[in-house]
Amino acid sequence: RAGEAVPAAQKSSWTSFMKSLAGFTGDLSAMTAPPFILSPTSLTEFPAYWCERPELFAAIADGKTEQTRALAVLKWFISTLKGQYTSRNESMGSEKKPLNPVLGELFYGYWPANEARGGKTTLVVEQVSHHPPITAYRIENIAKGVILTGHNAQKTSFSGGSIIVKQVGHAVLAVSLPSGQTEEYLITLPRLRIDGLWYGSPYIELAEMSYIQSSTGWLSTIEYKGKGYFSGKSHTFKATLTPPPHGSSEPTVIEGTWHTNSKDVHTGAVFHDVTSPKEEVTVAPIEEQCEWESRKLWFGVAKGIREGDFETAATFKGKIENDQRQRRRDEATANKTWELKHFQYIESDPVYEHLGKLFKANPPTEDAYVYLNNGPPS
Ligand code: CLR
Repeated sequence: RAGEAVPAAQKSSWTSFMKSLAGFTGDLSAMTAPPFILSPTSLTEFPAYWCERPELFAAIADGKTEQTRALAVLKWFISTLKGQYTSRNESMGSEKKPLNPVLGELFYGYWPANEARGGKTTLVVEQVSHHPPITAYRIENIAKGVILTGHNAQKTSFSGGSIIVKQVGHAVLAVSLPSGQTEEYLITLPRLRIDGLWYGSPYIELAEMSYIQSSTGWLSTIEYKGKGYFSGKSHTFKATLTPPPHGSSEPTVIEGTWHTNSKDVHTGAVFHDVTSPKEEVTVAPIEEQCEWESRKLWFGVAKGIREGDFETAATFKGKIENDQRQRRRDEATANKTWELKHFQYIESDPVYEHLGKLFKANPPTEDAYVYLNNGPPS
């Protein structure tokens, strides 16, 4: 039934939110939504989803051939999707609207070293733009020589009762090989459809294709389908790893559902399996965080949302927004602009341009944020 999951007192507020969605394109994150759909987590925390199975991230370095490493990258990538796209449903009952990060917001964390992953894995996230919202991140396991650098933005529109989210941005995974050479993988991101809005219990389905292009020539093409398409099951995917042109190797085809498991179509062997628990990122206690760190910055707002005290949440949110406005005014007066802390903007990413050509990436070029190698000491 319509509005089934919406608290009685918020039904009309949900209806007007839904109405304002129709015909909407642009920055959804800035739109006011009814309290029941608010999440206490900022979007700057989301890049942690890339590494909640640190063993799989580290294992990329252990691949002995170009093909096995390309398969390890694909396996790690597919294994992140459950966390990226279904974890809010699991922890909060439905997809929610994350806190819209402020310019300069930071999120630091790590996954401790152990034998299986060979080293500590660190995470540095910075909100590098507020209008439109853009989040840049870096994940590195230095001991293993595996590094992920990327940035994320979203273009949203509304169609057929669903929110369509085009992910703008890409990630580059770099692996340092024992030979001294570095292998690179360009990772593009799938399109999202947010369904279930009518009932007030939104959830994500992935659509269309995404790609992982290796500098060795190996290319993973991942096709996403939901309920009612080829298998009838939600969260279905089919990934094909194709060898570089003129090689003699055969393609590998993987099929399954990304939130459970998948198989190699030819051998029947299990490819990925995410039914076991994942490991959330470790973050310093709030008392030890600086004022720009996400959980410290949003503490009052998050507490209000968690405890259902939306007035308090709104008061704290108002404070953060006023402070931001004042900063922008001061900058304008002083004729200065905000300086990024951990990243440097480049208009065109040479890795994207070079590897994107190999699979005719669209667009042919994209901007990027280069990491300045100045994260917190580990
Ligand atoms: C951010 C980058 C991550 C993957 C990811 C997962 C969920 C997405 C999020 C990204 C961007 C913001 C997002 C969110 C789901 C809902 C939310 C699209 C792509 C929008 C802004 C809020 C919609 C509001 C309704 C739920 C009411 O790697």
